[in-house]
Amino acid sequence: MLRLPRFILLLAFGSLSLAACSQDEAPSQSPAKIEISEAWARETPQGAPNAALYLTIANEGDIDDRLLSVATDLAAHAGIHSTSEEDGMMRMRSVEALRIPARETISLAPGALHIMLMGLEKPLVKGDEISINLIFEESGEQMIRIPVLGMGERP
Ligand SMILES: [Cu+2]
Repeated sequence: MLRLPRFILLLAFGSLSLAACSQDEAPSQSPAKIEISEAWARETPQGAPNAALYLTIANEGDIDDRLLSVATDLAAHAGIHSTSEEDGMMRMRSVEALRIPARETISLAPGALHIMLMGLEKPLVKGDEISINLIFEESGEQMIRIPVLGMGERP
């Protein structure tokens, strides 16, 4: 009498894991597919240590992706920043990894999320085109070209 409940439990468990398996094998999900658009930067004054880059990241796949890091030889460091207002002051914070949910679009724009170049090798000059590499967890590395706009300009 004591063994019966355990046997039933095992049976139930076995069919549960079978169900999970067949769901995993469903071929309906497309992988994360990242499209970058509307990338731009603003020229920097001579001697300015940092620059902000803006762009739109769309995930056209069915699986979430994450922007893990930014690689460039334009500056000593590059990273993702968020901006928020605290006690009337705009503050930037480092974002460890930026989630790009499936079928969603994330905009990096002035006063909000941006990519920050810290320790610029040389100023960004209006009319130049710079390039950086974005490294995504699911979809890998993507090189993007970014036009440099003039002071006060927006695309
Ligand atoms: Cu910043």
